Amino acid sequence: PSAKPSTNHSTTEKPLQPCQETPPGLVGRLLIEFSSPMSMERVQRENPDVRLGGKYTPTDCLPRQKVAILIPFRHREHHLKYWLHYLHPILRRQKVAYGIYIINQFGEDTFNRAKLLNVGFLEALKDDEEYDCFIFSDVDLIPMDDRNLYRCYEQPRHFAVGMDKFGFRLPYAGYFGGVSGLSKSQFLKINGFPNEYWGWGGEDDDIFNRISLNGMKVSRPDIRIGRYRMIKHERDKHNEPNPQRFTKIQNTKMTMKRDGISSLQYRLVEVSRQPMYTNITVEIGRPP
Ligand code: UDH
Repeated sequence: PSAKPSTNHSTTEKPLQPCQETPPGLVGRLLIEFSSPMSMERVQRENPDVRLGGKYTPTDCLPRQKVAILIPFRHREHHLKYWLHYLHPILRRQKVAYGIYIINQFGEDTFNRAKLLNVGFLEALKDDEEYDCFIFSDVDLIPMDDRNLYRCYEQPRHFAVGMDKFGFRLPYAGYFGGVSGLSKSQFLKINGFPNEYWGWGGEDDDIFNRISLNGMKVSRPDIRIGRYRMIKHERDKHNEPNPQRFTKIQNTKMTMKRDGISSLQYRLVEVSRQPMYTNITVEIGRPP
């Protein structure tokens, strides 16, 4: 008896097509405000399709990139609620597969943003080796336009080009602070971020130097689209401006080969999967 090609009428799903380069469901300019109270329960209720650990994958198309979003963090629970409230729906409309990682510095020693982000890179890859794009975002920065696409580009990306506190302009041409993104290979090419900037300032300029010194160029969205609101706050304790930053950024060419992802040392304290994000608490030491 000849085998008939089977037509199974119960599974009529079409194979998924790659997600469109420009997602069709974007809305453009957004209203961002921080006066109404926010709760994690509300964020959870409004984002039922986010999976445990703060992960999401589009269901109607095949995402082109897998993005790990890394947030340096300590004692900013209030900001985190707003960040998650605004960003989950934006990222969903942007049609990428993503996971949110809070890199929480353990203890009360001097804060070190760039070192935390290095830890985030390795820990996200331990969690899922398929991440090919890494976006580094401060917890208090919310994009005002969902056409500012959180993904990786041909060149390292600077997203936060127009922050309200700088009058919606770049404060200087080489600014790389706030929100940035590098593909896995771009990040490895610059040996990751510096581990030796303790306290506030300079690490973003060092990263900019690393990018230029390795023959890459920063790409940016249009200034009308790359607008951000920052949640107002006072300076944190144990994150005072680092007086060494001005001399350190003169020496990136010398330091970047030995100081970076290749020399990173830390002690993992805890990984905990929350409904809207993955929390990674880490001990990263203190300034020498
Ligand atoms: N961060 C924390 N906890 C800290 C310090 C920093 O979570 O204790 C993280 C957080 O993601 C923050 C980012 O590191 O968004 C950058 O730190 P920052 O917000 O202190 O830096 P920024 O330049 O502000 O935004 C500097 C202090 C401004 C004081 C203005 C007083 N009017």
